[in-house]
Amino acid sequence: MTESHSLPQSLTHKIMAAHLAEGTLDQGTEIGLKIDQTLVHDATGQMALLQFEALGFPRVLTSRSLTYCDHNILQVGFENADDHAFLASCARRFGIYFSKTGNGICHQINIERFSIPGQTLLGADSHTTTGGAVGELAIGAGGLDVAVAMGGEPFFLPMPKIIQIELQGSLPPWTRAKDLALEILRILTVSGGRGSILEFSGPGLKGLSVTDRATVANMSIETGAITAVFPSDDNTLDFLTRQDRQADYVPLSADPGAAYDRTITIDLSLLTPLAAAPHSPDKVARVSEIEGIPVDQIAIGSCTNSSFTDLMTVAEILKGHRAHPRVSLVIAPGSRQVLLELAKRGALTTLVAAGARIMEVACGFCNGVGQAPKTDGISLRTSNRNFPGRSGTASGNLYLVSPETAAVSAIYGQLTDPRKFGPAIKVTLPEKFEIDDSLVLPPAEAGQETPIVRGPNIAPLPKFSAPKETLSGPVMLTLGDNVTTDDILPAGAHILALRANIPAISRYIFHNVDPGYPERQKAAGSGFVVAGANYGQGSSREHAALAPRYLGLTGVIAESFARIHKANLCNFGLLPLEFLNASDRSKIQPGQKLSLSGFNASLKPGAILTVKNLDSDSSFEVKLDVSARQLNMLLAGGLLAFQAAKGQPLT
Ligand code: MIC
Ligand code: SF4
Repeated sequence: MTESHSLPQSLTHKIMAAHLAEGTLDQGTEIGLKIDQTLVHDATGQMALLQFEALGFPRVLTSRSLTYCDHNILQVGFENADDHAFLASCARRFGIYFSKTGNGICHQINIERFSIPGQTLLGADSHTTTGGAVGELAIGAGGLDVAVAMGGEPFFLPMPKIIQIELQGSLPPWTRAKDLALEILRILTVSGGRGSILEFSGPGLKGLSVTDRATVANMSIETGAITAVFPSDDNTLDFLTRQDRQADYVPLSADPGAAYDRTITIDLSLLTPLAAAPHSPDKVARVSEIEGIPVDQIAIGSCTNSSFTDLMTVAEILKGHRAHPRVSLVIAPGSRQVLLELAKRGALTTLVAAGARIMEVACGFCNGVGQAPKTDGISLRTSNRNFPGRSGTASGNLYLVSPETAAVSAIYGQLTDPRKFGPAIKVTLPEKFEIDDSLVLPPAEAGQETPIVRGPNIAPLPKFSAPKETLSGPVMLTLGDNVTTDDILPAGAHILALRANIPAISRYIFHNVDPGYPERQKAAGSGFVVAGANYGQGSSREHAALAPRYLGLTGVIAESFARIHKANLCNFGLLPLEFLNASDRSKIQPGQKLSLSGFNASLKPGAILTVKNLDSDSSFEVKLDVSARQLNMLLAGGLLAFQAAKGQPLT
């Protein structure tokens, strides 16, 4: 689609046009967007801030940047506290607001306190997409890209397709926004949104509050989409007013008649409660068709479903009931504001009386930080990802469901269609939410003495050199489709504590797939991972590129890549190579030696390269489908090496 102001514009195009720093809004070409706000947290912020420092930026140039402590909070050793002290000191120095542990999950707090319709938000977390609920263009990226944006430079991405999701009707009783998010996954699968932004419209929007929209925008990333955007309308104003932020309201919508690359129409009134079965968010089934499965654990919370409405609904369902004796029921509110509101209304008492374990306001179970289920255990969760091993138990079976389905199932001890529970629950929102931003610490004034605190868990950044003209190495692993970043670098408290320490964390690369990989990769000194479609889906963790590079990996040859991971590979000088013929993949065996040449200044973006298989005496072709900017980084050995070679910081 080519941009012209006389043509009706989609909402996405309007926000992009207002933030366009480089390029034109022509689909497929690389564009640079000016970023208004950024967020990082205690799983991604350590690297982002080490990189911000290495890039030589004195202070952030965004209108607001935040660091949250929400992932890495267990503190079983000194590592987490070291990381937090480092993040707090960097925040003070570089002009970043610091949200302390106990304040809540970054995406929930962003919606409540900081999101602004029509602005751009870049976050070092894939679920930054949640901000789309208020009409923000909110995108997840690797920490290095966020560091660059904090320094005031544009964020680059290929101009996406825009998929319109037209909502008709209204949700029936007991069917919630989570079921809509799962319906979208049923339609698009975990790869159908790749290269696209999902833009919502239609009369069905009326019945979806901002927190409902947040659930849907949150899980848009699970389709592979770049993000999702909702219009900013009366529901947005209502929510912002209750947050005492009516001044931030801007009405925003697409022009009537705007053109889209694809339109999906969903009649909300036809939806029923849904569940994503193990081990992928797109394995969607009707709860009514699979109910009756006995459940060991039910975990309610995460950035998908931990709002005031979600948890008040859960409390109303559980009132006067107890969790089934078989079930361990855990509830983690999304923010301190939600926790305070639950306490004020007596809902906490109800939850505790029902036998729930109330968890810290944080990501917690969602990311394997506590509450790993028992061996072969079945866990119903209101979170967004049920990838193998993500719960911390390799044999755990996770079903993703709505808070209603979770709460009703907790009473019966088995997966239960909530529609049989009785009249639907209606939660009334507080006139004004409990507002107390005192756990968000402002940065120091420029010029103040602000030392950076570096405990022993804060390791220096590794340095990488430019690739040789000819690259060769063994095939280290051959993998299938939809390899997740949890496969590459598992979640869980133990590994999370090493996010600031690349040598230490690199020992866990592909830990659940092939625990011998790190040693073999180090010994080989170079090599390739071969995989199918959508390699690197899931999270933004740049460690999944940075640590394999540190171990010596040369490149990944796949049928296709997930957007954030591909950008991360380029940022760290790892080649993202795409098979020209997918059928060549099956001919490659682990251990075979591959070689390819042409890594010099005459290489062009989009080049077709021949890979020789030295062991089978055959060859196949791959495409280096990157932008000119990414190619320059790859030829230098990554973004930091590229900047260092220019002999100057980015600014
Ligand atoms: C996740 O949900 O997997 C995380 C933990 O929030 C990640 C961030 C990370 O692993 O660094 C994400 O989604 O980006
Ligand atoms: Fe945290 Fe889970 Fe949300 Fe990731 S998906 S930000 S781990 S709550």
